[in-house]
Amino acid sequence: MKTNLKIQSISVRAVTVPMRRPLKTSTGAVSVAPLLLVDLKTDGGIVGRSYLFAISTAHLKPLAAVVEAMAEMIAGDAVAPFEIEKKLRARFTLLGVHNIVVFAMAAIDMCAWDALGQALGQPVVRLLGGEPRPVLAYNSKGLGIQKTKDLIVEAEELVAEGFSAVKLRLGRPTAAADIDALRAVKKAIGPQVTLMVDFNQALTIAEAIRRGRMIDDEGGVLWIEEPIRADDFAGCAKVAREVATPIQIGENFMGPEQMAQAIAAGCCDYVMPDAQRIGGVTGWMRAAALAQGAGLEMSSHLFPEASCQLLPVTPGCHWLEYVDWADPILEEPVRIQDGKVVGVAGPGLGMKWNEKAVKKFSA
Ligand code: SMN
Ligand code: MG
Repeated sequence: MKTNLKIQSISVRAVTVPMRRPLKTSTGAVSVAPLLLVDLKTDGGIVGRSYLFAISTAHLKPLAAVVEAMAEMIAGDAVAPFEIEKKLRARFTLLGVHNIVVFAMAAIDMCAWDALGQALGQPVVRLLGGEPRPVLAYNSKGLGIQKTKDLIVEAEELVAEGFSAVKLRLGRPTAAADIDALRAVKKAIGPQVTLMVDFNQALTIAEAIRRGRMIDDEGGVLWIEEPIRADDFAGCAKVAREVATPIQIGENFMGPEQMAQAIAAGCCDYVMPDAQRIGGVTGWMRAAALAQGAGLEMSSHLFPEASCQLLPVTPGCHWLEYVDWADPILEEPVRIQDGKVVGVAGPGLGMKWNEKAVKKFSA
């Protein structure tokens, strides 16, 4: 098999995939999964694949446009993720390597690693020096901002899917409502199941300290995620100092550079980069080294397919966030076994599109 692959072309397709459990967070509702499917064709016939999660369908078009602009810049180049990154970073420096520029770069990076894995007949985790293994996961599909009686039913259902941990979204208009929801879910899942909570940046610093201390008093919460604005590292450091429950942030780190700044500010006890925002496989590996240096446990955000290959080579491997949002457009989704995510056996990142479903959900 040819292994010195060159990029021939990159194509994108937008889909809006229905979600079995629409999710309402304190900062917005996600009721369909708007995904941008990216296919990187190589001269050897291998096609590297990845997808981006656009959050809202309105963001699909601009994301697609940036990926397409990058595709033109790197057509004919080697499928060498570090080289691609260097070139694209240089070309985008004056615009700013942030937000959708980083996302588009991450998509191309993941396609490139996937293509390399396919060329070598190995899963990406092996290319990175690791061994495929099941990764401890929490079920993150539900427990949004919803009525307490619905939370109780959903908490039981999510655990019954075979998980030993779930995440509850907080950030209701009052602290009392948050504590009611927390108590109800804790009671429903029992003391054996681990519970994380996520404010999705809803609070001010003062309110985060107040509600954080209330959660301390309740006990039994593994982490408090994104209590305040994601890029207010000084504020987050203050919250982390004042609240005993560990503070978790990271889904909004735009590349390893921003994660380094967050760690330097001492703003959290745990980190949870997102493969799309941290810069794909390449960005993730750099982030893993930063977490290792700081002695921080590192979890993943969304993207279970890629994350289950990245966490085994992450020194501070903590929890994988499990959602099934891309499942309908995948030929073979990841599996759950004993509360762990088991990756697909195939090479690369193991994602093949279910073309019938892609057509059906085309946006
Ligand atoms: C989240 C973020 C974006 C979309 C859905 C859910 C949430 C999480 O912050 O951590 O799962
Ligand atoms: Mg979150």
